[in-house]
Amino acid sequence: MSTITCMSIAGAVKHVCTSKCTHRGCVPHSPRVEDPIERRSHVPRIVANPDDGHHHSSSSLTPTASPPLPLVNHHSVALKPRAATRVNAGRAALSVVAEEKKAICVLTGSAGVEGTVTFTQDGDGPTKVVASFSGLAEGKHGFHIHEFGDTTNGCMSTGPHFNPAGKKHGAPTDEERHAGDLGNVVATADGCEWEMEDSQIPLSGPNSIVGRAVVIHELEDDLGKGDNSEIGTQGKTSSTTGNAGARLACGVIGLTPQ
Ligand SMILES: [Cu+2]
Ligand SMILES: [Zn+2]
Repeated sequence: MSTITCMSIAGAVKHVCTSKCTHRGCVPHSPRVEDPIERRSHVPRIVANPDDGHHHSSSSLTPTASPPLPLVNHHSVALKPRAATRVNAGRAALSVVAEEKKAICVLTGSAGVEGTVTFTQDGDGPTKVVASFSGLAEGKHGFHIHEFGDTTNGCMSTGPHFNPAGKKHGAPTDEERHAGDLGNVVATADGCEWEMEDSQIPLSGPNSIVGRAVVIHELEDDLGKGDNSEIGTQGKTSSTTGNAGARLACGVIGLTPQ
């Protein structure tokens, strides 16, 4: 029970209100759990105005001291006062750590040629290529990335040279080249160990070569500057194949641990 002010027809009446009270205007006065914002917007506050010219008893105009309402939301979860947000004015120095990516291709075929090619790329830099072949005849051999990592029909199902930019065949140093044009490797009587770098064969991103194929050819690649008299046939097609001849060995490029 608590003492409240009821407004009856006769005016302000101070009395003790109980749960059984039927006095008009009487509402229980126990503290309610409610949204303090809603309370503020719907419950008018009684404010004493000593200059309104009327006599008022202190009990009718002085707001009763009510206990502070707990801060709650509509889900009855107590709200903790939010600590002042700290703004960290100090900024850590930006550091860029290059991510090294590595891929490998193991080449096999029916011509007795085998090999491995590793690809290493630091961040977005050029890709380093290290190749080792056995079984090659001495001389130059066309060396390409072909579009598909599909060897279901041997090296023929790896498709054409990887060419995302839609260019003509060329040398690795040419502006006009397929991304997959890596030129020639040179084999000697001791075998073939070959290293190079190239900027058009990344190991990630939309033009990644991972999942595509490496092909080593029978003949020297003419780098797009040779006979191109039989376009569309299996003949002289310097601007698409470099006239590098048969596909001796191939393999699919896959990611490998660092
Ligand atoms: Cu090729
Ligand atoms: Zn090409």
